[in-house]
Amino acid sequence: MNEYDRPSISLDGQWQIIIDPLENGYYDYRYQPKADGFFMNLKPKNKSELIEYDFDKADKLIVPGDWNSQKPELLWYEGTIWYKKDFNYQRKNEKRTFLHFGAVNYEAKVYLNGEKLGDHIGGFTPFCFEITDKVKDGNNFVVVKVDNKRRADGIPTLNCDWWNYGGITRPVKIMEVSQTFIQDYCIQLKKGEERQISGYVKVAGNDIPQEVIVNIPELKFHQAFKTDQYGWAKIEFSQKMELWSPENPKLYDVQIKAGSDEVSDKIGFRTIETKGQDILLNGKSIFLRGICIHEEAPYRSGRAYTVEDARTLLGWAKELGCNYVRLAHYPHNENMIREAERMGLLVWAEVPLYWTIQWENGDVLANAKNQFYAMFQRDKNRAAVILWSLANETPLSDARLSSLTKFAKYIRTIDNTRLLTAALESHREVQNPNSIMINDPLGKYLDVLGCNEYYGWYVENPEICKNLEWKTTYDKPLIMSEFGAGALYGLHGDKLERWTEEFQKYFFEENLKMLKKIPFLRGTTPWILMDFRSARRPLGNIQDYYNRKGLISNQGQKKKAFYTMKNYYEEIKNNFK
Ligand code: GCB
Repeated sequence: MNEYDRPSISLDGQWQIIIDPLENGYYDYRYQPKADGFFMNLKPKNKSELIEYDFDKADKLIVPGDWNSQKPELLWYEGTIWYKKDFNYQRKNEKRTFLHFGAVNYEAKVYLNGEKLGDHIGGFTPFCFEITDKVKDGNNFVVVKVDNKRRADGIPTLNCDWWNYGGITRPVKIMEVSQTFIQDYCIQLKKGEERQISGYVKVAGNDIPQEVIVNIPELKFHQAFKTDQYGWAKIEFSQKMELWSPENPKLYDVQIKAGSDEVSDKIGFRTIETKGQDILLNGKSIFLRGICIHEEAPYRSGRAYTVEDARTLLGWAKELGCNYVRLAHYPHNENMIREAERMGLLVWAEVPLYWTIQWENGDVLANAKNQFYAMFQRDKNRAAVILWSLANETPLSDARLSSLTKFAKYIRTIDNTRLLTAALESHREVQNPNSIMINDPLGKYLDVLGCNEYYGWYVENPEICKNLEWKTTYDKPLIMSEFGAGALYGLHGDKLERWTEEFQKYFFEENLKMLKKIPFLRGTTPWILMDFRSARRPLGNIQDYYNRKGLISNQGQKKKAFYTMKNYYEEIKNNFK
């Protein structure tokens, strides 16, 4: 319903919190869920009554924000924290009211005035609950049990190379809409058509069928459409317009009206396809000059969420010469997508199907679909998003192939306008170890091959790249979706000394020479824009629990390799046809 632009009441700011590693606020001493858990926000009714918690005397955390970077004692915390916020509300008869969360990592149980609204699983996608009949006039309180414990059956699962930031990491707001309102819309170009808009508007409420008006003032386009009895209106029209591209990130104001409700959005229009080994943007072959980015806040560390964070990170990508970014390894906050689109950066987006996923467990695929769907729902009108990535470096198995092909099919049924990819692994051929092969059977179901490689970092040293030759069994474009080496900013030495800027620079020089020889290469996203926290990286005085593969340090200092990549992108920009 375009929460991003609709007026709303913010519940951001200080929330009272109770740290609850044993989940005592939820389970009794026989480990059964309690009827009067912390969500009841109880107070002693008299001086004798025993109640062993009190939100109003408790500590506080800022929402949005991860808890790890707000208090030193929470840096490593993985478990439950209860959050409570009081708010005052005046009910309005003509309105419906929703409580909306931008993201909560990982599992949220949400209660309003002691009553359960619902659960949500998945740390990087938005969700909301209707509270029209539950919210009271005057004082209300919302309690959220947030649990970021890692789980074998989770997405992501037990092991990953980024910080498990917990908390209510994105904004919380109350949305008020008309009784009959615009619940959803999709207005994008039809696949492969540069003039044909194809989409829908979905109206919800009692007053349907409804008339829906779509207005694009700059194009002098104004047309009424009728919904069916379920509230769906098909939006089809032909219109000449300027297409969105990195060179011309043209966005049109699109207004949609239905009865007394109205939403507006800034929408771009473009086509994206592949042909043989080429990626075609608006019919023209393009090389994706990219960079991988984690949702890690520049300078202060912690989860990024502000527009300023997005502008800093994406501004660095632009400075590097990018026309494209890989938002790794989970759906980033909406500011990142919106700003990328505004700045002319194409986007690869993904859900955290990363490493050792429990494919045999049917619930895992359902969870992946839910996470994807929520991301798709939020970002489907964003022309900048051209690639959905299925998974990252998931080890080959029949169960994995079967789940991921089902996942690919699912995505294609809900979105046929974008390309599918995945960050695969390559292998060295037994009979010829200098020959690197991409032949993962999943490749058959993708439009674009993605591949992560660390030749010269995890495998030998950068000199190895001279000998390697890349091959694939597919006639498809390849994006080298990761390659990188660790360096501590300011540490210098010779080019074969690990952790120095010189080693990292040498790694990039040799890798780029190798990549230039791959005829089917159509994009690169080195790993990674900026150093980021990771519990896998304990090396003292070098890593200090940061993955140091950033081209930029977490304090915004550019390492030598930044300029190596920048020169390469300058060259590609001038020469790629
Ligand atoms: C990878 C992963 C990425 C890691 C990176 C590394 O292959 O996809 O999440 O951070 O390697 O630094 O090892």
